[in-house]
Amino acid sequence: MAAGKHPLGVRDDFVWGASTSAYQIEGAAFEDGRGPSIWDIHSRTQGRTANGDTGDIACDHYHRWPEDAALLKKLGVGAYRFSVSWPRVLPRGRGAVNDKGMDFYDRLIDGVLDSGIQPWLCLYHWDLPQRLHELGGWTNRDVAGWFADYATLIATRFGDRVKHFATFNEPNVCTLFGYGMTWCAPAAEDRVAYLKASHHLNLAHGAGVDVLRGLVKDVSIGCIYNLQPVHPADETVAADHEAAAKLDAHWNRVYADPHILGHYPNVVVEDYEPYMQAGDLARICRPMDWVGMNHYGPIWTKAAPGSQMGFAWADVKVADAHPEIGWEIFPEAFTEQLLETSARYKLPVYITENGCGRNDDQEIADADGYVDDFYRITYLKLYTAAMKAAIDKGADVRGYFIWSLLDNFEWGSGYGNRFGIIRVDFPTGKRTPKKSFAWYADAIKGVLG
Ligand code: LGS
Repeated sequence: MAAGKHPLGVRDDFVWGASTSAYQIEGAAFEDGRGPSIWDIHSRTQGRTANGDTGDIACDHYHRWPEDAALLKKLGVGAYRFSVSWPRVLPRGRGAVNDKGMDFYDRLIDGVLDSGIQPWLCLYHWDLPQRLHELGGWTNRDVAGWFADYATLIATRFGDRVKHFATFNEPNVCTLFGYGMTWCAPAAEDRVAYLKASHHLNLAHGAGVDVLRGLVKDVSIGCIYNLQPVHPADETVAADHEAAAKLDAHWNRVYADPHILGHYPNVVVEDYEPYMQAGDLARICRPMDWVGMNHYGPIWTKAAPGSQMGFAWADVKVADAHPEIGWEIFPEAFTEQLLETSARYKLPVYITENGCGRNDDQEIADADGYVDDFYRITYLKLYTAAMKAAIDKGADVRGYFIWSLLDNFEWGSGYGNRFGIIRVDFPTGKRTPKKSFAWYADAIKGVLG
């Protein structure tokens, strides 16, 4: 491993980046032939998002992307991670291609490359075409073929310029929250639907890897997992331990284990048997080049016998909130998770998301729109130091992508929670880099103020 000169101990070829996703930033939800996604429907459903917020306009990145590409260049990142909106390019999910949608990603990719930045393209960040949902969505085994066809379209058109692809962003969140619970679209709240959805997503992943490998020269393929330690809410309650063991498997291993190691975790394997066909694990486990890890903090869980999944989130205060941040934060858990992920999967690890969210009413902009987000800088200092600790102990960490470039549509929290290092004034769309933007630009250069 090349020893770097950067004070965080990263390799010379370490990738510094910023992440976004299509539904959270693009807007233009009904323009130029884009079809509806499950999130257009979910966000319009009473009570699903704060204030009934939707991604209809979001950051209006669809129109303002040149400004965003210029900001990425100013930031000094080497890579930009974004996702393609499946219903923008295939409005009905399969069949007729929407040329205007494809043209948008053409312009974006060229613009990012012109700024000297590598595009990292994620195929799926939760916005399934509504038309496919009406055909059963992730619960229909055919979805693996639909996804492979979509991957073929993207690889064929953009694979000459894009070399880094992720199949999925956080398969656990979109299936567990979307099918097992109600926090994400399509809010099915049905255990069987969840088990089918997660297995079919895994099949789609394997099919997608094969497509990308076959069509893109010099391709580098990964999948992006949300990995966090899971703890029982009450150490003294056996049912909470059982709940934690189940959630830990579903959250942290039901996707990466079959993708990379070729099997489901023991604790859940029986749950999946009814939905498996001969040869499925071989279809799912296809060679990958890297593991993407999104990390924010540990999870506490408790038994919930009446619920579909049998577990529920618990709000446990094990430490005082960090005075500057207002959250309890656990950078040590980040170090541990990086070490475990690197050792378990034996692939290069890219931190594909890490960052600090702040409620809108606590993130105060001055008259010019500038935010002195010292708390976000504190968070980033602690978490990048935790990354260094993992690297020093031998974790093979190859990159760090901040979440997020822009304040955006934060799913169920709507516009009420801001993660950006650039302030976006909704709805005018005005962008103003925050103090953390300057901090991150310096950190990339090795200046850790
Ligand atoms: O915007 C999402 C970010 C923000 O926070 C992104 O689309 C997702 O991929 C990802 O799940 N994201 C995310 N996750 C965890 C948020 C937890 C924040 C609180 C942590 C307390 C320690």
